[in-house]
Amino acid sequence: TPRTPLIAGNWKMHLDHLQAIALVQKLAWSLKDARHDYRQTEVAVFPPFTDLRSVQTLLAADKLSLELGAQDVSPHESGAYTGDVSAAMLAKLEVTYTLVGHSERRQGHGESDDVVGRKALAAHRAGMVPMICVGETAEDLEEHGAAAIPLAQLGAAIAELPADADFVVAYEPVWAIGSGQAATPEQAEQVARALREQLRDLRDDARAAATRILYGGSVSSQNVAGFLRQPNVDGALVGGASLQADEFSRIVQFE
Ligand code: G2H
Repeated sequence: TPRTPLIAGNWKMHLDHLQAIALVQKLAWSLKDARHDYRQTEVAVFPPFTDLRSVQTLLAADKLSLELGAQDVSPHESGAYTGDVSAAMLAKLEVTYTLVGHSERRQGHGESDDVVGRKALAAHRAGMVPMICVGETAEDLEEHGAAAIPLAQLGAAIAELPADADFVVAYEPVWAIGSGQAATPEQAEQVARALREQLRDLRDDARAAATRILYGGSVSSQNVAGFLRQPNVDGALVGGASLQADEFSRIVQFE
């Protein structure tokens, strides 16, 4: 495919800023040591907000080819929104990506499709690339099959984005998150293919062909290659396994 594979590490609410520095340094060593040319693959880390500044400084100083992502972003531009972090603040820290609509925010913080869409728009307006997370719960899967909910979530999330806006899609079946029970590569491919078809309808062939669709949910060095072999799966969003430098580095060298 013409799409550059993308491996993203979502640290969730782990690691203080000193531990974050230690992890990125270990990761840098381990990637530099790797015989594999990981530069053919884009690698991004998504630390907690409080770690972004120190990780960004480290990446800039060492000229490491790692991109920076945030785990969330405010839908508001600025103002009296206590506790929120704006897209402009993140962009200023050279944050390239931001997750929007991770299931842990949809479920734990009541984020609606509408809020997810406004977050995606805020990220886009600040020059970041939203990484739109979609996925069905175990009950959704039983009731509607695998693709229906992810398709509806994606449609809502990009509804307000300009037609030429760049974004990444992360398909994360909720039942596979942090459970050790990953989807099969075939299951991931089936939904990724449906998502790409929908992008063809909602946008056009070129946008559908250019958009990266990642799989997430219990990805490890043991199963990553199977996902990346699928024609419509262009990378992985990795949670737990991104917290160990050696394991994440093996994932990045997935071939
Ligand atoms: C899914 C994933 C990363 P894990 O949330 O976003 O986490 O790999 O721990 O299932």
